[in-house]
Amino acid sequence: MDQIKIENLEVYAAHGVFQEETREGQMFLVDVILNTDLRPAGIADELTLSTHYGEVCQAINVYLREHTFQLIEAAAEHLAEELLMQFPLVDSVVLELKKPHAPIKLPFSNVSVRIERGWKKVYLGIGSNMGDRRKFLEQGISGLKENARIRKVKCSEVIETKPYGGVEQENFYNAAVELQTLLPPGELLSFLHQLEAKAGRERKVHWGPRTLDLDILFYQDFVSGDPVLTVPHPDMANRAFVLEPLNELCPWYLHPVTGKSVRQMLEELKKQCGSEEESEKGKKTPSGQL
Ligand code: A4P
Ligand code: MG
Repeated sequence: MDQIKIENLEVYAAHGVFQEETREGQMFLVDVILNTDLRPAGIADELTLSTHYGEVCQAINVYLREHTFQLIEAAAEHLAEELLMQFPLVDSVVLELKKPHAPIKLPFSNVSVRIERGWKKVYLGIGSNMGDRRKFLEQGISGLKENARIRKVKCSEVIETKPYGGVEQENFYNAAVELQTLLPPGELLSFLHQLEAKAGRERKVHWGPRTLDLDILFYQDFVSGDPVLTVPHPDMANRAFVLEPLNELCPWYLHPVTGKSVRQMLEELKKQCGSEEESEKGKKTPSGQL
């Protein structure tokens, strides 16, 4: 990806564990790489199509002077997030925060932390089969949109589906959601659990009825076999209620383990289940888009 680089920006600020550091302050140096597509601005020779590096420098200066952190780890973490939220064309940042006058009673030239943070593309499955199913799905989508660390939320059409998994229960409303987030996978899962709890979700029966269910299907190319968070979702290839709406959003998205596209998984599932699957497959509700 194209980059804008800023090196050794000097900021006088007051971060540190010791009292003298927060009282008197000291010089910090900041290196930033902004990963961003420069082609549109390059073709048009137009600043509004790019990220103004002068404004980025000002933003760094203001943020580091107006906040006080004990650790340069914390200062870097919060600053990286601030830049990603303030400058929407930036996909990710590599940020190094240097503290050349850190109180170390030995000769040294510099100490620093270096982090890389960015927006990650995520696909979720969303479902409800209790109460006002549509309202619960809408609530879930609104909750996602209200989180400042989530952006570009896009929802597929809602389909009505028969329950999968052997538990006798009401039909589901299901959809898929595309979004970008700054939350790492574990923090995103905790946030989804908060949204489920807000919708009054109770975990009584495994695979049982629920007001709101939010599952992580894909998290960029992240792969995890941990039972607390298994990504990509381990059973997605067997679920028409997941693949049908996902196919509407991202038919060519590749499963990072099997290498199969969403469309291919859906076609294979349809073939495998034949006419039986035809009767199980989701029907579009008259209500359609959320
Ligand atoms: N967990 C692990 N990986 C993930 C992931 N990728 N996304 C863990 C979300 N959670 C994940 O989930 C149990 C635990 O799974 C969580 O605590 C989390 O740490 P849960 O939501 O508490 O329980 P559950 O939903 O009953 O179990 P599970 O296995 O998540 O079920 P699913 O996969 O959600 O399936 N039929 C139709 N037609 N439509 C549906 O939406 N949904 C289900 C439930 C069954 N049948 C359905 C539908
Ligand atoms: Mg679930």
